[in-house]
Amino acid sequence: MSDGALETGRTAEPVGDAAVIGTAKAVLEANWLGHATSPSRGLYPHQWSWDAACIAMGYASWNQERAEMELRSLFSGQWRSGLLPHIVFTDGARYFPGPEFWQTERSPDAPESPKTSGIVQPPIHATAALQVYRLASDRARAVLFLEELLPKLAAWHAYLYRERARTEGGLAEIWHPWESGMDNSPLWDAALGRISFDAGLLPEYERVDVDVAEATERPTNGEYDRYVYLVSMFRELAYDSSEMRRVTPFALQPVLFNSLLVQSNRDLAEIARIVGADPAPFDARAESTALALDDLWDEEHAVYVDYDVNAGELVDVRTAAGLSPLYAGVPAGGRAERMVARLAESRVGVGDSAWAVTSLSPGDPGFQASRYWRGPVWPILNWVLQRGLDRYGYPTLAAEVRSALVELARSSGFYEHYSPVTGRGQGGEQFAWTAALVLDSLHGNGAGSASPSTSQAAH
Ligand code: 9WN
Repeated sequence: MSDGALETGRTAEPVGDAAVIGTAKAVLEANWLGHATSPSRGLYPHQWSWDAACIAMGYASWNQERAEMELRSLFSGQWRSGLLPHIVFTDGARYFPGPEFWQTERSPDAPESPKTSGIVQPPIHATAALQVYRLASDRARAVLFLEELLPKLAAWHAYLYRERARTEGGLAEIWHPWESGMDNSPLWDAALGRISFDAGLLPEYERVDVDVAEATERPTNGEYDRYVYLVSMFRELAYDSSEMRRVTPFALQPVLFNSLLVQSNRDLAEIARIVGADPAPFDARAESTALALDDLWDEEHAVYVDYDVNAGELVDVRTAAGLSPLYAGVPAGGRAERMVARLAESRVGVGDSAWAVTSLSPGDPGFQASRYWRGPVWPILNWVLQRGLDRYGYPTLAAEVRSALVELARSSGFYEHYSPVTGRGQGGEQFAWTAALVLDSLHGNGAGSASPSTSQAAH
């Protein structure tokens, strides 16, 4: 069924793009908390890091002020070390783990207010800030915004290279599956499986997510135990990065995280050029991380794979995240063409001519159509892919992926993820970054997608 078209529940009256745009904007409005946008009111009532960046891109073409507020709010939670937390909490909203579990006040680096988590998410923020500038109706104001954000973005990247890279300018690593943004992907199974802990000693906790969303569309309790174990270990260490790095049983260099970092470095260099600052350090990091990323190439399967630092080996799992180096202009020497030639293995048709990649290939024995990052179609992975396809000169394929995102939202609504078998929306509903990425896709989005050039490709 790898390339089989899934049924999208068409309505009697076809819904035009204008109506989709109107609904997408209404979804963002419904999630507006007064200072930032929650991913989905019931399931995720706070602000999430990489969601916020995507949401800012969704606001960028029609509400410059909101786009700026979104990023400004997120950075209000930035730590003195430069760490940009994966959640910035809103007072009183129900979610596990909340601020009382993270206890980030144990770290001298954490802000007193707002309360935040103590780990990170993929660095796509410089890309978002640049998109806000590019689509701004008031350019002069947008330049001021970039001037305000540049030192914060630079501190965020500096944190990643200082605390998360083992070699100068190399790959950044994550210490928790939540840091990947792809929480229960099979990419982490082997590493999580090696963690041994006494379940009786785990802090008591109660999941909230399964009250709000279908439990079968969420990670399992066994996975949550491991997530909680890692958080409790980090809080015991008062979130001291050097200690965390020394003892973490989970340390991976993910392809997606690093692809977004490479492009964010390129975009940070561009921001520096716009405001008259020095772009050279950001360009240099983009090139060195791109080179390191290129070493994660899996010749047999023509895709990139993550690296498990503790095991000292490449992860033997291939997902749609492995296509993300296209987005960052990394593959050269015919690799991009080989990756594109094999797309049929990980895609499903949507409607008549559109298609989307699944988070895990339908042919993979671990594929599960509803289980979160183990099979469903995720908008973010497809958004990253369409940018990569544009970059490497496949505009028709890129447009087909964008159409799939729009078609899924039109037919099924704005969900967290979609079944690759039926097209049904799954997980959280009224989902903000789904709406934002649909808005970005409908905007044409050519602005950020340069064609490959020798200066942008790794080689
Ligand atoms: C944990 C908010 C976030 C996304 C992640 C997605 C999910 C959280 C959760 O929701 O993660 O951070 O509770 O499951 O995996 O990518 O940013 O939408």
